[in-house]
Amino acid sequence: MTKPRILQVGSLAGSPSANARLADTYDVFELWKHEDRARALAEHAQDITVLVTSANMGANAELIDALPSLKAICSWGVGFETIALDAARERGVQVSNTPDVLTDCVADLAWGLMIAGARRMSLGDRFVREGKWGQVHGSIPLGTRVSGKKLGIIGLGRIGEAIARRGQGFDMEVRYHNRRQRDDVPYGYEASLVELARWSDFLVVATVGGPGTRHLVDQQVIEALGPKGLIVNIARGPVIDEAALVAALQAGKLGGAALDVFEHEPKVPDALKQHDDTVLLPHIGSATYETRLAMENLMLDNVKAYFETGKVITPVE
Ligand code: 8YV
Repeated sequence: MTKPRILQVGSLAGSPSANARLADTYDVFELWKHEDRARALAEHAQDITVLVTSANMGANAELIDALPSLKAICSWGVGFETIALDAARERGVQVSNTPDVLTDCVADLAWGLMIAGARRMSLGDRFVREGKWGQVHGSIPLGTRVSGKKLGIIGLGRIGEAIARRGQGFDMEVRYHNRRQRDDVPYGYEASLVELARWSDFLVVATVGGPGTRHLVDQQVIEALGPKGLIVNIARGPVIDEAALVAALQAGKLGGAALDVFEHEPKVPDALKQHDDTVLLPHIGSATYETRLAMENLMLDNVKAYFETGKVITPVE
């Protein structure tokens, strides 16, 4: 039996077996292996109906336009700001992502970052590795207590809510800022992000990315969080104005930053690397074996469902 043809935008090397499983079942057109993409698409991809991509590789309008037979885009990852949804909708192309399966691991990582930032775990780790630990206990500066503090969350979607739920286990009061107030959660709503920042000890960014949230966390929000506050970002780098963040840290106007995402990944400003009150991770929110496998399964289920029924199972909302 001939394998159905699909287009894969780039390697899914961050998933346990996605590349191999796609190649087993489908005749994969590997776009990333072609230097002249436009020419390769024109010559070999005109009949392709399904495109596989990821949250970071996306699918822009130019790519969608170059695929006249395209019917479905199946993405590995929950974020979809890199996919040209308007172009897809205009053409009636379905778009699926992998929601829910990564919620817990991303929320866990937000907590890891929050505790690491407050308790200076990266600094302590460097201190031990560099052989600086002598006989004196606690010879790095004192950290900040986490339990019982005030937790502010920007974006109370699936992941924001999972972060909030974990806050109850730490006896924290939780408030949130969202596009709209929710009447199905026990947390306080702050219509003003600046007010939320002023109230919070810890402010966690869990909102969607894209032009609508770019630099939502600006100088005013950062300074409202203040010299004792810690900002955590597990969402998308551009939600925070990174230049304003660096300036506030350097001026002592912000207590610390614990970040899994950056404005120009994989570039991280030297000023953040050199600062003692930062924790920096290479975008690993979903990067556990279990979660990456679940994302892979859901992406593959969407591709299969399209070929079998003409409909993806988790369309982006
Ligand atoms: C992925 C993510 O690691 O799902 C998302 O939106 O940001 C992460 O889970 C990655 O972006 C997949 O490309």
